[in-house]
Amino acid sequence: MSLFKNDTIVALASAPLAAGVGVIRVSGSKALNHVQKLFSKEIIKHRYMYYGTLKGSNGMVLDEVMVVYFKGPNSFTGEDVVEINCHGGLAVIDSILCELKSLENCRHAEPGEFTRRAFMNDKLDLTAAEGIADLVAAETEEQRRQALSHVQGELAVKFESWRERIMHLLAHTEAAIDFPDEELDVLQAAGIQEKIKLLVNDLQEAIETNAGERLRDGFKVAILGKPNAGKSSLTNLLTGKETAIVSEIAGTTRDVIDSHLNIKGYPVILSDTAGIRDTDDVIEKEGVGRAKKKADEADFSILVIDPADFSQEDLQLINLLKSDRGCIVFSRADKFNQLVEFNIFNNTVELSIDNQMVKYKNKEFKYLHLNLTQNNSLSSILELLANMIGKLFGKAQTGARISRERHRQSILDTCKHLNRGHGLFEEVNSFSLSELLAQDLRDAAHSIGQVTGKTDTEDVLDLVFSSFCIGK
Ligand SMILES: Nc1nc2c(ncn2[C@@H]2O[C@H](COP(=O)(O)OP(=O)(O)OP(=O)(O)O)[C@@H](O)[C@H]2O)c(=O)[nH]1
Ligand SMILES: [Mg+2]
Repeated sequence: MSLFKNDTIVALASAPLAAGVGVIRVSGSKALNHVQKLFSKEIIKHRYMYYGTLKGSNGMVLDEVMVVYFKGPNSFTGEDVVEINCHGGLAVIDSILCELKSLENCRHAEPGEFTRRAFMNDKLDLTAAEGIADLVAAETEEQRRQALSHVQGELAVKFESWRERIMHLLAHTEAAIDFPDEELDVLQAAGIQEKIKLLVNDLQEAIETNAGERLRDGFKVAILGKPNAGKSSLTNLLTGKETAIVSEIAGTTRDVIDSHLNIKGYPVILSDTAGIRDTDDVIEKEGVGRAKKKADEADFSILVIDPADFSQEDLQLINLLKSDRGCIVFSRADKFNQLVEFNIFNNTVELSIDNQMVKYKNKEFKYLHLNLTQNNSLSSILELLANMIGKLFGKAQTGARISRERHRQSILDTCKHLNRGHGLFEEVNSFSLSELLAQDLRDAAHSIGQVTGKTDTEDVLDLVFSSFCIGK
C-alpha cells in the first residue's frame, strides 16, 4: 500500500448504515484546519465537544453536528484527529465526506489506514491492531474478551518476553565472539544451549492448542451418524429453527449444512452431515465423503445413534471419534427409555449408566439419551457441549492466546532458527560457533519480532492492515 503520510485522511468510522448517529474521523496535520473551515463554532479546546452546524463551500448547511478535537499525539492515530458526530443518514455522511475531500491534501482513508498510522506513531503494536479488528468483529462474549486482552497488550507482552529472552541469549553469544579460543566455555558457562531448549519448549507449548485461533474463527462441531439416526433433528434443536430437512427417509441430508451458533460465549460452526453408509448413489456417495472429511477436520464430533438400529457401522463410527473430542447422542429416548434393555452393544461396548459414559476400545465418551424431536432436550445437549468446549479451551495455556496463523507461523520460524542454533553445539569442532549462533539468534529475534511489529517489514504490515475495513 503506498501511503502519503502527509495527507489528511477522512472516512466514516461507524457502520455505513442509515443510523441515528454517524461518526466521521479526520486525521492528519490539517484535520483541525479543515473541519474548522466548515464548522460554525471556533474549536478552541481539545477533548471538548462542540455543538454547531457544518456548512459546505456554497454556504449551504450540511448538518447539525457535534465535533471533538484530539490534539496529537493524544489521539487514536497519534496525529491531530477530529471526530464529527453527525446524523447517520447516508446522504448526510456523503455530503460531509465530499466537502472534506475537496480540501487541500485531504483524501479518503485506505482500509485500516487510521490503525496503521496509530502503529506508525507507536500508539499500538501489531497484535493490538489485530485485536481492534477482532474486537470490531467479535460476536460472542469469549471472542470479545480475547480481542480486548490483545488490544490491551497482553499478547504483545508475551511475544516481547520471548524476544527479550532471545536478545539476552544473543548478548551472551556476541560477547563470546571476542573470545574465539574459549567461546564454547563462555557459552556453556552462561547455559546458552539449555536456555535455547527451554525457550523452544515454551514456544511449542504456546502453539500446542489452537484455542485462540478457534475462538476467533469458530469452533468446528460436526454431527455424524448413520442415515436416519436423528442428526438433522439435533441440528434443528441446536439452531432453534428448521435449518435442515428432517424426514423418515434414510439419506435425506445429502450435503454438509453449516450453521453459526453462540454456545455460552463460544462461537461454534455446527455441521450437519449426510448419513454415513455404503451407497451406490453418486450424489449420496459424495455427501458421505464430505461427511467423513468434516468429521476429520472438526474440533469436536457428536455421533448420533438410533439405539434401535445399532449395528457394526455404529461401532466403526465410534472408532472415528477422538478421545476428549467427541460425544454420543442416542436418539429416540421417547421410544426406548432404557438403553441397557436392548442389549444393543453386543458386549463390545461398555455402557456406564451412572456416569453416562460409553467405553469402547480404551476410549471413553460422554453420552446422552434424548428425544431429539423435543425442545426440552436442548438444555442437556447445550450443557454438555459448553462443558466439552470449555474444557478444550481451558487446556490452553494461561494468559493471552495466539489467535492467528501469522502468529503461529512466526513461532514455528523462530523455533526453526533456535533449533538450528541449538544443533551447532552438537557439531564437533564447530567453526566460529558463536558467530554462527549469533546469526541464528538474530534470525529468531527477527521472526518473533514480526508478530508485534518490532522488526517490521512492509509486506507484514500490508498483510495485517489489508484485513481492516475503511474507517478503522
Ligand atoms: N420419536 C423420535 N423420532 C426421532 C428422534 N430423532 C429423530 N427422529 C425421527 O427420525 C427421522 C429421521 O430424522 P433425521 O433428523 O432426518 O435423521 P438424519 O440423521 O438427519 O437422517 P439423514 O439426513 O437421512 O442421514 C425423522 O422422522 C425424525 O422425526 C427422536 O428422538 N424421537
Ligand atoms: Mg439429515
